[in-house]
Amino acid sequence: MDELIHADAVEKHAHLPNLSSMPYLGQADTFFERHLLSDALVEPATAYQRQRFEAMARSVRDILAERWIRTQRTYDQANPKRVYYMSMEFLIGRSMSNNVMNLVLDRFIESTSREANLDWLDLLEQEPDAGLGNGGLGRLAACFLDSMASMELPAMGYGLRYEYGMFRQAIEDGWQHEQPDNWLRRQDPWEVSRRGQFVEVKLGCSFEMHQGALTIIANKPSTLIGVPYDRPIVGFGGKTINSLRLWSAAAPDYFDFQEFSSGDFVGALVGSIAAQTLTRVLYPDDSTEMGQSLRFAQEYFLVACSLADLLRRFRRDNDDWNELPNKVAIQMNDTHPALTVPELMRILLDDVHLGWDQAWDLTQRTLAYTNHTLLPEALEKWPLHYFRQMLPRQLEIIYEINRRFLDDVRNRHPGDDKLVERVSLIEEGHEDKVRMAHVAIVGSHSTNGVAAIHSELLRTTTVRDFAELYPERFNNKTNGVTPRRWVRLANPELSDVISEAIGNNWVADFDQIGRLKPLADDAAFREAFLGAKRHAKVRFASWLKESSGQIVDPDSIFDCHIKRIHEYKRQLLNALRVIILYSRLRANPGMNMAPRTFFFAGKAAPAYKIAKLIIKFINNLALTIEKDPLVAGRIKVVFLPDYCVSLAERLIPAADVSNQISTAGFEASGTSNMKFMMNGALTLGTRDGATIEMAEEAGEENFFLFGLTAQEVSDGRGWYNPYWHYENDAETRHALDLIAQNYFSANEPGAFSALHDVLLKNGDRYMHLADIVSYLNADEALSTLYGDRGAWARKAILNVAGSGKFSSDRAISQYAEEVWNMQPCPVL
Ligand code: 26Q
Repeated sequence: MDELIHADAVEKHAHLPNLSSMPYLGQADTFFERHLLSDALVEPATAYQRQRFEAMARSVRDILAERWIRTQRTYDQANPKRVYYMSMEFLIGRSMSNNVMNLVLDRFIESTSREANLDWLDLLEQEPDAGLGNGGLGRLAACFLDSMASMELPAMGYGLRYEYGMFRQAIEDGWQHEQPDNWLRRQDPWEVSRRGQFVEVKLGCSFEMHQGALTIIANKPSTLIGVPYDRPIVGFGGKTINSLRLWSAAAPDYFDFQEFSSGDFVGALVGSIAAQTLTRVLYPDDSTEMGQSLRFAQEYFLVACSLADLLRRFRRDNDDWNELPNKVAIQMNDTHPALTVPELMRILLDDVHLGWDQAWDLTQRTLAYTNHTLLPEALEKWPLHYFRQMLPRQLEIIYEINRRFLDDVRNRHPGDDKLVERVSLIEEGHEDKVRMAHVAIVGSHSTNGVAAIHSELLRTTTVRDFAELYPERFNNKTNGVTPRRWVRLANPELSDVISEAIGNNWVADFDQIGRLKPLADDAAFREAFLGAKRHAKVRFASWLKESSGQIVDPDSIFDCHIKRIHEYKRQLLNALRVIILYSRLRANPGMNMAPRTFFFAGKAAPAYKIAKLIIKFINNLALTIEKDPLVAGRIKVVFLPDYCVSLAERLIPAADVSNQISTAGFEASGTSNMKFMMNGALTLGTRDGATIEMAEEAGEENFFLFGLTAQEVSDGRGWYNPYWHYENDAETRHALDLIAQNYFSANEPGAFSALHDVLLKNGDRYMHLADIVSYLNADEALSTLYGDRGAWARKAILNVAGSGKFSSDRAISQYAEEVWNMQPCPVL
């Protein structure tokens, strides 16, 4: 892996010219004022902070422009194998400080800020998050882009330019309210529209607006236009600048002014609005059952635009279609872009006129698929009639793929009709559906899970038949996160302490972080480490106070549980823990318990009633505790609204405890677990997802693992009974009784009976009650340790030192080598 990261970036960015000797930086300090003047037409002294942000962003863009173009020219000339990361989501967050860091422009910023009298940190707050994703899967795509550019891989991300990203969450009276995320209200300085490179997408139906709603007109073929918008992905050290290309939908008449002005003006306008509706908004569901035709159209639009674009590029530089798998790798981020399989086949068959066998061979060798979930209800299945209406030709192709595939299965397993029914690409039932995971596995050469346990469960349970048919296709790629954004940028206090001890090469070569291990026993280093944590906690507490008025005590344990709200992630289990600790304290106010702040944050899918009720419950719990003078100053619950990348960047550096408490076997990997680990939090967690590998790396003795294993969860399905725990554990019973007795809903009687039912009457699918006692035991061990600052620091340092494996650089180098079969292409 070392060779993959440019040695120069490691060598204190030695390759970067001295700032004062860079010709374009000679007048860099005037960039800023010039942009204010010529873009915004304001005098620097009277400019709004937002105008200053835009001028600064434009200045940074000026600086990266040349390298961005040079990167593309290098790829065009070298014609290397390229990888395309196709994803419906890219949860980017902010770009300014990340770009500045990766371009190593700290000194430019310093001097400009000084001369223009800028408040740099306040200016950064002007940038909205690019929240084009729901959660882990979208953030993973963004971390992967960072790593691919930093490792000099010729890579491109393909996604959709949603006008509205993930909804903003407001909390009113404890309830979640969704507000539109109009992130493009003001011109985004990072995007470059490439209207000239538009593509056409043909559909078997049309879209029209009727009373404000989009309707599908079947059997009326239509054409859509995809307009690309590029965003720079700056590799660390600024040598390679790749692109993230996001598609925006438009109607052809929007492009063809002739037709627009001479034809049916109103009709054209309506068509244009209908077309634009396609990329209007991100679907805010991360795993519940769904099936909306607009989402289906979005998925096809992503696939059709991206394939047309990348094949045009391939054809420009190659004349032999057999070269496709040697020049192109396409990674499908879950099944959301799995229509790539029939669409690539359609192009190779109908447009290129290849024979079936050749087209199929090229398709399989070009495509690879990553699975992110084992939840059966989250596996995508699209009704056949969507295909009939919108994509009739692709449906024919899926039938033919299926016919040949099932023939093969029957040949290998004669008489096994059950097997044929299980693996078929089509699920027959009340309504026939296409199983997208089956399409993706059959149509690609690689299927991977995102942590060792997840890949294993995938092979042995979810898609076991396929793993038996094609064992060579299955592999694991444990997730990773970028240490640039998640440590260097988010946690300057800790970064300085680390660099002081081992130099700063760890930023680009994260295996180096292992060199901290011996320092776990160094008293001075422990002090510095604890000092950095304390500093980050104070910084968070003052931000919270300033932005919301809430006061938290930096001397309390910061205990965090931040992620999408979902039953399997068990925020309810955490809430039960809080209730029990609270009850203990009330019963015995003299007891010795380190002060604690329990932070929760996360969004619930708007249609997921129980998840929304969990949010309400946590907020009521917070209020009940807040109002109880008996526990004042001892425990506090805080629900932080509107969880997003920027909030994670603020809270994670300040965290002492990371809760990763999913029912074992349900969390594919988790990635916030890794971010917490790198930032020196200790993990209270179940043996699930990548947490298992994290504990392996740092040593189980430095983790606080508890609860049933995945095997025990699955064995327990038959006999598990929540009532047994209710009857046999007094604290569990008392906690549930408090809920039933409206202790947390005095003014809203019965408000939480549905939660009580989830836990007791309805069988407790996620086995909360089975894990409470062991959770509390692990919690007690952890809070006892907190009293011994030296011992705590030691474990936390060993966690940071053991986190090297969880860099996305490691993950990407494994994909490059084992799935994409490609090399870096350095930009000189
Ligand atoms: C599908 C169809 C229609 C509408 C929405 C969706 C949809 C959207 C997003 C389905 C799933 C998602 C997101 C899933 C996700 O974030 N999964 C997480 O992926 C992480 C990265 O691999 C893992 O670490 C997490 O364990 C996993 O939950």
